[in-house]
Parts: sequence; C-alpha cells; structure tokens
Amino acid sequence: MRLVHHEQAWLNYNTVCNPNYKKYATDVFCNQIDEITRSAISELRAAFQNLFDKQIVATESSGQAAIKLLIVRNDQLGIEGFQLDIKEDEVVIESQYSIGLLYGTFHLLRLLQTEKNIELGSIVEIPSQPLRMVNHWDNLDGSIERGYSGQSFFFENNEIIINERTVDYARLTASVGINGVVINNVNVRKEATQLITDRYLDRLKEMKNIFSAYGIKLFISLNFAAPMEIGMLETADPLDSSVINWWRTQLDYVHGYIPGFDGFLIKADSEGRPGPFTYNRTHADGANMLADIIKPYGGIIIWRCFVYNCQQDWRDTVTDRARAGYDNFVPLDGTLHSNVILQIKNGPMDFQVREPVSPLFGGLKATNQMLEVQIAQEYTGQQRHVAYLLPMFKEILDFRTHCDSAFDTVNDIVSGKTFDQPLGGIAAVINTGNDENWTGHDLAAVNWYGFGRLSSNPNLLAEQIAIEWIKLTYGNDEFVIQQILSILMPSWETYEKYTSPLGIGWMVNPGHHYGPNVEGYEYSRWGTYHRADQRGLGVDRTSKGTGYSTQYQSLNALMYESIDKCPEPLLLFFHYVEYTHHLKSGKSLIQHIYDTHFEGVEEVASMLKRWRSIEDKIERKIYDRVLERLQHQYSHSTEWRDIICSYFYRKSGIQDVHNRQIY
Ligand code: GCW
Repeated sequence: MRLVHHEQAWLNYNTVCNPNYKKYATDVFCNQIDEITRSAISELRAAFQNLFDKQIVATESSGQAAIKLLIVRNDQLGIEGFQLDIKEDEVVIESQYSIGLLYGTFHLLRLLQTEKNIELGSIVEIPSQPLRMVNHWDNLDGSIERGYSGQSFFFENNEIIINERTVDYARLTASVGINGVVINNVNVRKEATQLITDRYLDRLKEMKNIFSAYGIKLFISLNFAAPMEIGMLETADPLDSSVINWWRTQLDYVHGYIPGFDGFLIKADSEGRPGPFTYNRTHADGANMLADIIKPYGGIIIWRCFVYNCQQDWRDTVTDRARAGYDNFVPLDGTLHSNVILQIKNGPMDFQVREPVSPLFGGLKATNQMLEVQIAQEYTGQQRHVAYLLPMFKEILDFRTHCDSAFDTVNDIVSGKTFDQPLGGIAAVINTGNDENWTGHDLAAVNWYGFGRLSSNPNLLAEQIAIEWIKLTYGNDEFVIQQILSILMPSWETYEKYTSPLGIGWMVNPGHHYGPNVEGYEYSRWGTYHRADQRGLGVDRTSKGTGYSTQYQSLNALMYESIDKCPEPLLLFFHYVEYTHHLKSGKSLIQHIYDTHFEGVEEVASMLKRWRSIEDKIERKIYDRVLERLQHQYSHSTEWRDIICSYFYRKSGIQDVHNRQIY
C-alpha cells in the first residue's frame, strides 16, 4: 500500500530502485530518540513502504537493524554534518547531533533512488553555509508578493494555517538541507505587524515545533514602525528610550512564550518601508538596537541591504541606483553587532536575468553577510517560462571578489571563512504556494531543490543537481532524463536571449513585471533607464560615468572599466555601446540583439519538442500542465523577440543582415 496521497515533489518515493537495495529495508536502530530522529525514522518508513512495499520498524537492539542511526563524538562532523557508511548488508549513519542523522537519512534515500549501484564505502557531508534559508513573501491575507504558485500555505484570512502540508513542507525543506525559514513577506503590512503579539503566538509556537522536528529555524519579518503601529508610540526612533523599551517588552514576551525563537528579518527604508533614516539614524543604529535585545536569547537580526531611493533623479551622469547598496552599507562595516547579518541581493539592482555580483561582497570586511537570491522567478519568466537558475547561482558563488584573501569568492565570504565571521549563509526568495505541485510550473521545483542542495554543498555542479532532481521526480528512464536535462540546462540563457540583452535588465511591464516593454521600468519618469538612442544603448557605469565600477576591488574595477575586458554578458550594464560596435563574435551589437532573439525562440521550440517526445513516459496530468506552459512560453518568446527587435530596428535604422521580418 502506498502512503503518499498527494503530490510531494521530489519526496514521492515512486521511483524504481535496484531490487538489491531491498535488503536495507529491514529494521532501523537509533541510539537517541528525539523529535528529529523520529522524523528520520518516519521518513525511512514512508520511503521503504513506497519504494519496496516493506514495513519497517524501529528496534531497540542494534543487532536486527540494517539501518543504524548513531549519535557519536566526532568533532570533525561539526553540528550538522554526517558520515554515511554503506556496507554490504547494512548502512550506518553517524553524526554528533540528531540533525546530521536526518540529513544522512535523506542522503541515503536520495542515493537509493538515483544510483543504479551504490558504491560501498564512506561519505562525509558537512554543510558549508551556517544558514541556508528561504524567505517567503507571503502576506497574512493569503496572497504572495511575487508568488506564481497560488496562494500561501502559511496564511489565510489573517490566520496561520497548520496542516499536513506544513509537515510536508518541512520534510521537503529539510530534505535538501535548508535550515531556516522566514514565513512572512519583508513588506510587513498591518496584520503582519501583529505576528509578535498574543494574537499569533500560539500558532507560531506550533509551527516552530513542527519545523524544529526537521532542524529548521523559524524567523519572521518585522515592521520597523511597529512601536507606532501597534505600540501607539509617536516615534520609531531606534535611539529613543521609549522605543527601545517597547521593543524589549515585546520581544522578551515573544521569547518567553516561544523559547528558542530564532530571529527576525527586516527590510527598512526601502520602497516606502519605514526605517532609521526617518530619524536621521543609521541602519546600524536600527539593527544593533534590536540585536542587543534578543542577544541573551541567542536570537539573530537579519537586515536587508536592498536600500535605495526609488525617487532619485538620475538624469545626471553620476546618480545610479546600482551604487546605493555599497554607498549605504560600506561606511557601517565593523559597526554591526555580532548577532546581526546583512543580507545582500546577488546583484546591485534587483534580481534581473543578468547582473554583476554586488560589490558589497568583498567591500564589507568586518560584517556577517548573507547572499540573497530569488527563485521566485519575478524577472525570469514568473514560473510560466522554464528558467533553471542553478547555473546562475554557481556563477555568483564562484565569483572572485579579489578582496585580498586566499578565500575570496562569494561562497567563501558568506560562509564566514574569509573574514572569520561567526554567522553567514544564503537565502532564497522562494517560489512555492498552495498549487497542487507546489511551484506552479512543475519544472520550477528544480530551483527549490537545487537551491537547498547547492547551499549545503557548493561543490555540486548544476548539471548533477538537475539530474538528481529529475531522477527523484520522474524516475530513472535514461531518455526522459536526457530530454528534461536538455530543457533545463540552457534555459536561463535561453530566457536571457529573447529578453533584455547583455545585462541591461528590465524591459518588462511595470508593476507585475511580466512581458516585454522595452521602456518599462517603474522609476523611469526621468527618461529611459537603459539610455538607448539612435546611436547605441547601455549605461556608462565606469569612472567616467556613474563611477559604480570603482566600488569593486581593483582587479574587478579594472575589468569592468574597460570595454574590451568587461565580460560581454554584462557589457551594457557597464558601458554605453554603439549599435555598430563589434563584439567578440565579430557581429555588431545590433546584429547580436537580432540574432540572439531569434535563437532564443528557436531554443524554446526545441524545448517544446523535447517535452513532446516524452509524452508517454510522464504522468498525464503533469505532462499536460508542463505542455501548456511551454506552449505559452513559445508564443510569449515570439512576442518578446518581435517587440525588442522592432524597437531597436526603429531606434538604429539598421537592417538585419538576414532580412528577417522584424518590424
Ligand atoms: O524587486 C522588488 C520586488 C518587490 C520586493 C522587493 C524587495 C518584497 O518587485 O516586490 O518586495 O524587490 O526585495 O524587497
């Protein structure tokens, strides 16, 4: 009898395994029974039932058991690491704490389903990032900001929902090593401000208990103006003693009610949100005040660096939104307290299809830092287009900041290794909702899966992760694996080809950010942000322009400064370039724009063809859902191509050398 009744993404356990592995599906022994090891045992039970139709039990004597979960003393494994020993007739998982046993269990189940013949021997895995988080932008009314998979499964009608899906969510999250979740939107509106009050604390505690059984820390987003909105104070000045007292009383109460509450995320002074600037205070004043209050409880304040003035007039050549993060936060380096982490978006702008890495990485040297990426595909096709984002995340993590350390990549910095910082990690704005398949587009689940896997083990390759996910979700048929893999691997760059070219960004409709609109950018009342005219296009961000390139460490600054050395995918981010300028391919810029847009559409046509070729090998419902989205992607990509090509044809007056119909 199968235990799984509804869709559980990559934890369906309906793949066909090597029958040889059935020998491991006997009893399980664990030398420490607690809430987390109970989760591990129940996962093994569900998996073996589905995979091998075998019921296993937990025994009290290790003799009988083919699977042994053992808490041991081995400092090398750290807090979350595990050692997995696969032997002929038994598997032993060891770790110092129960969370390692849970991670080891998920790893074993992954191997059983993805490897035809598991090698006997020992595997050690130790997550490299301290915090591996997802941020939900869920509102208490059940809507999700930038959500493309239905409504929230955490909130409905201003209540917190706890049901079977909460547990499944915790299982999926922990199965890929994610250890922290922020459940509500960083834009904290009226109702959500109340999350720290009596109205919600019982339910929050219940949710924390469910998450704790999977080693997941629970965070909520705070409203910086809460002292005014719910405390009835006249100010939220972080240095005002009545404000500090208000926060202390409120947060002491939360911690008294929910012992071990993990911390808070804050978006301040950004896009209309309140913050310390209103009171002429710095972001360090704001973050440190809150951090000091929760320090005795071991709590953490995660403070976002997405701070910029969206009303700034950038018609002169030096005002540049891209500069804002660095300009606002580098002066604070070294002043933030030890339980504050700055959370930095991967690029200086806003999750565009291609951006340079934020110069805050490498610029900040005495601050806990976290990377923030977005798997909700706000600017990458909103989960109606396929865009496998792991190749992008790999590039970001591997980026060398040249910050004068042997460990100078973004991955090194956010793991805390470079500057010996105690806290750090990676966060992703997540792509889930209450749609049956969790992520709207079935293929978008790979980004959730992959984010967790990569943040736990940055050495994994994007392709490896995709293959694992395909096998766990769709089974081991070689043809199916190859077709889906060929759809996923190039999909981010395919999307880039038919949308905004060479790092210029946006070109989407303001507001919802979907669909082509070359001049579409909410803050374009000062003119087109991309500076296209009859001669060329792009923003001069060199020292002769906005000076943004000088925010990088010198080797990178030199690279971006020079039109010849600047990596071509970022050319228009850093330079104003004439349409007739020749790229490395020998093509002119304008011809490159035409050609990539046509290529992008062709690549979508071939994705569609590949999906059709596996029609009889994929469950009907899933096949149809994906087919419908791919068909939409195809027609939408032609719309993108036509709008972008005709815009630049009209601007430049230069014919396509292939004389295609573009206007
Ligand atoms: O890109 C913008 C999004 C907003 C989001 C903001 C942020 C949550 O369009 O919807 O607000 O980024 O990251 O704070």
